[in-house]
Amino acid sequence: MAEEVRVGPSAGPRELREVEIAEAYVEALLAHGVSYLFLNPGTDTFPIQEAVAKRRALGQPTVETVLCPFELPALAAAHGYYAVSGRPQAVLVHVDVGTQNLGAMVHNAQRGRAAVLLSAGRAPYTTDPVVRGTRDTYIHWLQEQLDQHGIVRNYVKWDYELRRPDQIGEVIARAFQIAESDPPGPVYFTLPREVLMERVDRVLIPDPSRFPPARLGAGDPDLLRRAAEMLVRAERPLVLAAASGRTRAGWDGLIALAELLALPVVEWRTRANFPADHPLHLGYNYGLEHGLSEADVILVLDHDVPYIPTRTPLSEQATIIQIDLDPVKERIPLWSFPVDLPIRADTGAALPLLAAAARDLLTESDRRRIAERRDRLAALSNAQRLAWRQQAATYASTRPIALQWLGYCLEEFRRENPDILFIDEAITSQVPLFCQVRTTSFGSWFQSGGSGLGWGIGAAIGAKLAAPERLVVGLIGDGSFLFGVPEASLWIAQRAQAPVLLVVLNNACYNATKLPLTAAYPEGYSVRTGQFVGIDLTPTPRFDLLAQAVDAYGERVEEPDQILPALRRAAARVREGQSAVLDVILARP
Ligand SMILES: Cc1ncc(C[n+]2csc(CCOP(=O)(O)OP(=O)(O)O)c2C)c(N)n1
Ligand SMILES: [Mg+2]
Repeated sequence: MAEEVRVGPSAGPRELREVEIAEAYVEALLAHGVSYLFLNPGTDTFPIQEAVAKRRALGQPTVETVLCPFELPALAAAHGYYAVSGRPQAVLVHVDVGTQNLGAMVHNAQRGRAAVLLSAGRAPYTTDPVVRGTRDTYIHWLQEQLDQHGIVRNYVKWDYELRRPDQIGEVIARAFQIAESDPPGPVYFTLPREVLMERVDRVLIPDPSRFPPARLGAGDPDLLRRAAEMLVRAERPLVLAAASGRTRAGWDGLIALAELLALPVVEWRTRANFPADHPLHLGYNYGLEHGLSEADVILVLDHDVPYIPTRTPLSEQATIIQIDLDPVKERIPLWSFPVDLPIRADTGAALPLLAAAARDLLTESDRRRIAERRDRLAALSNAQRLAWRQQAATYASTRPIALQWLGYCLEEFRRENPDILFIDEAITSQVPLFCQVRTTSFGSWFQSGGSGLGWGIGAAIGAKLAAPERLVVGLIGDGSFLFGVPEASLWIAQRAQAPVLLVVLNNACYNATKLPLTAAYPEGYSVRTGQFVGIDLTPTPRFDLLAQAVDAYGERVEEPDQILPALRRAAARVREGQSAVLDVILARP
C-alpha cells in the first residue's frame, strides 16, 4: 500500500544542540515518521535505549520500542507494518549475531519489496579508556567481523556504516530515501558504539521532504497506448495479477480496466488484487486458472512468477504485456519469461491511463464483442465458485477436518467480520483456502512475497500495530508456525498490545516438501513404506498449550462443527485484547 509520498510542508532542517548521537538517531527516526522501533538489544545498543528512556522521562516525543526476544519476528513485524500502511519502520539489533538472527526475514523483505530500516550496533573499535564507548568487555573482540554488512548485502538495497557522528541525520535521510524509492526494499546501517555515544555541539536532521523517495509513476504513455491497442483487439485476453493490489489505486484501477474490457483476472494473492466474488475473477495461478494456455494477450501485473512454464505452457502466439516496478526482475539472476511489452511503472498509476487509452479506441463492434465475452466469463466464474463451495460443503462432517471445510468456515467467519485482514503463511493450504475465502476488499490479504518461513506471526503483529481497528487473522502452517519462534512472537503480541488470531493449519507435516518427493518418486521407498524422512511433524506439538504459556488463548479444534464456534470464541478474546491460537487438526495429506 506504499502509495503516499511524503511531500509535507517543508519545515526545514532541524538543528540539535549538545546532543548524543544515540538521541539524534531517535530524533531522525521521528522526523521520518517512524512510530515503532522493533528492538533486540545488546552491549552496543544501550545508548539508544537510554535516549528513549530520557525522552520518555522528559515527556518528549519518542518512538515506541517493541522488545522482540528474538530478532526474526522483529523484521517480520516491520514488514507486516509496511505492507499494511506503506510506512517504513525501524529494526535495531545487536552486532553480527543479531543481524544473523533476522534470518530468512531479510530475504522476505527483499522479495516482498518491504521498505524497512535495519540497523545494528557495531563492536567498538577503540581500546582507549578515555574514549566513551570503548571496548571494555571480552565479547567486544569476538563481535567484530571482517564484513558484518556482508551478512545481508545480498538482500538489501544499500548499506552503510555511520562513520562520523555528525553524519547521523543525512545517513538516515538517505537510508529512508533509498528504502522507499521504487522498487522499495530493506536497507542496513550500522552504528559503532563510540560514534553512538559521542556528544556533539551541533547536528542537523535534514527535512525529509527535501529527500523524498523517487517514484515511478504511470510509466511511458506511448507504451501504455500500445498495451491498450493490444488489449482492445484481443480475442482471449487474460490478466495475471499478484501484487497490483498493494495500493488502493492498483485495486480500483484493475476493477475499472477489467470491467471496461471484460478481462478475466487470474490472481496470485501476494495481495488481494481483485474481488474474489467478481464475475471476472477466473481463479488462481498455478493450476486453477481458466484460459491461460489459450490466451492471446496476457497482461501481467506485479508478478514475480506469472506462470510455471514447465506446467502450463502458453500459446506460442500469446503476446505478453507486463507492468511492474521492475519488469526485468534485476535481482532474480535468471528470469526468462518472454515479455513483448515491458512497462516500468507503478501499476496503480498506470492502470487508469491504460483504461483511458483503451476507452478511446473502442468501436461499436468491440463493445459488442466485449459484452458477449463478459456474459460468457460471468457464467464460468460463478459456476467455478459455486462448485468450490459445494464441494467444500460435502466435508461438513468429515473427521479429521478437511482443509476445504476449514476454508468454508473461514469464509463464513469472514462474512461475519468485515474488518478482517488475513496474513497468509498457509503454504500448501494456500490455494484451497483461496478458493473458499473470498477477499472482496482492498488490503484484506497479505503474503510475505518471499519464501522464508516464520514470517506469519510477526507479520500479523506488525499488521495489527499498523491497523489497530482491524481483526488480524494469521493462517499459518504448523511447520511455519514453529519457524516463527511462537513463544517469542506471542509474547511480543502480548507486550505490544497487538492481539492477533492465529489459525494453525495442523496437517502434522511439511507437506510442501512431501509433494515434490512423492511426485518425483511415485514408487519410491518413501511412498511404498509410508516412511517419509524429514517430513512428519509427529507427535504434533500442543500449540494450544504453547499459546497459554505466554498468556494467549489456546484451543485445539478437532470437530468439524466446532470450527466456526471456536473462531468466534477466539475472535472475542482478540477483540478484548488477548491473542488467540486455534490449533486446527487437519486430515494428513
Ligand atoms: C526458513 C525456511 N526453511 C525451510 C524452508 C523449506 N520449506 C518450504 S515449505 C516447508 C514446509 C512448510 O510446512 P507447513 O508450514 O506445515 O506447511 P505445509 O507444507 O504442511 O502446507 C519447508 C520446510 C523454507 N521455505 N524456509
Ligand atoms: Mg504442515
